[in-house]
Amino acid sequence: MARTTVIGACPHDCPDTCSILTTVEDGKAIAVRGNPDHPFTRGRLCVKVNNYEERVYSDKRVLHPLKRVGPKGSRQFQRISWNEAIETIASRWTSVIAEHGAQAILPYSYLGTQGIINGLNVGDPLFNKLGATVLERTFCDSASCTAYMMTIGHTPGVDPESFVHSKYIILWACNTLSTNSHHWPFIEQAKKAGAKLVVIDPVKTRTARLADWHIPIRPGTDAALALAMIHVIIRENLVDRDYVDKHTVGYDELAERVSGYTPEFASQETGIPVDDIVKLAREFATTPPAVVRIGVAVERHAGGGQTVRAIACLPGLIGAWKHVGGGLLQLPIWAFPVRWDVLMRPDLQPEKMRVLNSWRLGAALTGELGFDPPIKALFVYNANPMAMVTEQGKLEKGLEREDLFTVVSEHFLTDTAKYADIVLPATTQLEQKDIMFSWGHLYLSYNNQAIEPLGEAVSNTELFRRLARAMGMTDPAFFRSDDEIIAASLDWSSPVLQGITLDDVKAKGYARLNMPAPADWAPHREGNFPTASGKCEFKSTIAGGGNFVVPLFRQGYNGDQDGALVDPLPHYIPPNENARTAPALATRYPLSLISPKSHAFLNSNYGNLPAQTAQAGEEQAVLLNPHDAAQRGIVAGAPIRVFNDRGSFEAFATVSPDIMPGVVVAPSGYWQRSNRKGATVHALTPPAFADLGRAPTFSDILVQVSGA
Ligand SMILES: Nc1nc2c(c(=O)[nH]1)N[C@H]1C(S)=C(S)[C@@H](COP(=O)(O)OP(=O)(O)OC[C@H]3O[C@@H](n4cnc5c(=O)[nH]c(N)nc54)[C@H](O)[C@@H]3O)O[C@H]1N2
Ligand SMILES: Nc1nc2c(c(=O)[nH]1)N[C@H]1C(S)=C(S)[C@@H](COP(=O)(O)OP(=O)(O)OC[C@H]3O[C@@H](n4cnc5c(=O)[nH]c(N)nc54)[C@H](O)[C@@H]3O)O[C@H]1N2
Ligand SMILES: [Mo]
Repeated sequence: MARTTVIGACPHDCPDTCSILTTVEDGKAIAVRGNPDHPFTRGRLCVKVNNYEERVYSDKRVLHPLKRVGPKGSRQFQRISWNEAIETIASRWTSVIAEHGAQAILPYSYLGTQGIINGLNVGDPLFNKLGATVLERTFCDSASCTAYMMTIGHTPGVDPESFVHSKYIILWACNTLSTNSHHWPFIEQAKKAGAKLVVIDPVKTRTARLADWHIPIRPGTDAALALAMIHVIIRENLVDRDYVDKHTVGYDELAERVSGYTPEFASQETGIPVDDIVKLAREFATTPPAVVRIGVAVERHAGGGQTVRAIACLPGLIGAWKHVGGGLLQLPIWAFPVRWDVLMRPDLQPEKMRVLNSWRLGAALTGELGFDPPIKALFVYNANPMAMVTEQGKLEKGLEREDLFTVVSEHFLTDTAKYADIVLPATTQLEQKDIMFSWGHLYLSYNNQAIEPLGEAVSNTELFRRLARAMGMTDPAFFRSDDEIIAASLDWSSPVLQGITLDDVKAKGYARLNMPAPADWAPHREGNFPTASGKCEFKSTIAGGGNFVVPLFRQGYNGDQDGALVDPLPHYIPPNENARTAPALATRYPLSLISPKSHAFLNSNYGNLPAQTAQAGEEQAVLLNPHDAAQRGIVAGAPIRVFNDRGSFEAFATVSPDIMPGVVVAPSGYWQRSNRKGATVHALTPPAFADLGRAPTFSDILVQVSGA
């Protein structure tokens, strides 16, 4: 019996990017475990991935190309050969191009796998060359990233490992124990050394339960809190004048701007008592090193971008950056010298591209956007929009269109894949090789292939080589091997890769970027912010350029940015939908609905697998405060209907004081099969964008709940 251990890396869209050891026996993966040597993984995998081999060998896997033989959405498919699948796609695309032009083809993808070669950009070169419609992929953190760029630039920020030195830690809209769980030991160590942990969240999450201070906040009002903190810090002379003078711009204007954002004002908006707001500001300003870890959820509201602007100003104001373990942590992805241009090949694009934002898929497919030419061919990979994207009702109608040719590359017959004309089998991480960045730590990882692909599954890189060949491409760029793409995907001359070779990363599975050690690294002790001014910009010097989406999300298309003017100073944009801003709507729909991440799912991954659904609960639950439940005569476990003017879905009630009154929570990632009537939370969500970066506002909604 041949038994080996293969070093790989978790493929998921998660900050932790764990180093994984797979035990392989006679060509079969029999177990996975966290690499004990990896300083961030520390030998532990999460509930999602610790039985990854069961995902790989699941009897629900799609292992052969399939073609639809029943009505769209009926899940009736028949096995076909790869040849037939690829030939069908090529001939349909060719006729769509001849009749409507290449823009009638829409690729739709995100980070089903986060691998650098199989992930975000794997299809871009081909679709760019064809001149297909460009997907602007602002699924996640795009408002936050725009705001962050405007304020402190593309810096990795505080090393997550430096948190052990922090004395005041604010987890702002971040459920660390569920969504970034390998960061927790660093926070725990800081706590043991006396740090105070504050969690700002409408829900008393697992993480909030372990905090020293949980501050419940009305969804979408965080900017009011952050601006009031700035107000208090200035009013009470807690500003680090020396740091502000040397390393920031726009202090006087900021001071003037926040004069109206009093704790009293913020209290009315957020529901947080005035004294607590004052106390939070004082403690944050006077307990160095103080650090904020900002989650993604904070951006999913009308003013999500300006919220991050305001929060990102806080550490500069008090000179938190002078200390190891002081400052802000958002996404340290900016540390990785990825050659996005090599991966996405914007140079292959025709002069003018048509662009569709990822959140408008339903409206694009139904024709509501008035696209000319209309979308005639949809190619989905690394994404599951029926589960994760707004306007589900429209999306369903669009996917049912008989004249739409839909191809989905997947592991499973997801809620999206079931509408496909052709389904293509994709490999899992154990069956493919890749190199990985992280957006939660500073280690480059390598995923060695552990086993041969199951059935006829192919990696995304191989899929696009096959498609390029069938579409008559001849440029060798489309036919590079995985090893060639890996070698070209990073700027190996970058100082952060000095002393690191690809062979080392392959052998060890990971390498820390060549950056100062977390024990003595304060990245902006001397300012050096990668902004236009080199300073922390309270007043943005690039706001005049208008609202923008950072290139990472833009596939390098050469269309115009949204020219909408942006106020250069942070400010409060209240939610589109809450009792204060939409009182008439709130009389009919008085509850704010948020749909944060499920502990046991990774977005919609694992929503169909037994171990994780057993952990999460087989059926979609919706959590309500006891007061809101009682008002409606709803008891724990009762079937309920959640609805607004856009749609409805059904679920089971969980009643808990952990949810603040006026807020209901539908943990995300459930498939239609787990919802009583098929529809899921996105049946209720709007297509509106947040103020910056064309981020979604799916958590900025009012609903009503009743017994079902
Ligand atoms: N277990 C698990 N882990 C994951 C994922 C997953 O699906 N499951 N997904 C991964 C991905 S793609 C991402 S982007 C990250 C996201 O990581 P997080 O940002 O941590 O995830 P969320 O659960 O969306 O939101 C975090 C918390 O914000 C709270 N929240 C919601 N609205 C507001 C608000 O307006 N203000 C404040 N202050 N808090 C609010 C929610 O109640 C929630 O507890 O997680 C990654 N990790
Ligand atoms: N209500 C609600 N909506 C949300 C969110 C939320 O918290 N609540 N979160 C938002 C955020 S932060 C994000 S990041 C997005 C995520 O949106 P998506 O990225 O669309 O979500 P996933 O569920 O991760 O879907 C990825 C799909 O890719 C497939 N896949 C995995 N690996 C591979 C591979 O190697 N090849 C191929 N071809 N396919 C593969 C998986 O099986 C899975 O079905 O959703 C957003 N939407
Ligand atoms: Mo995300």
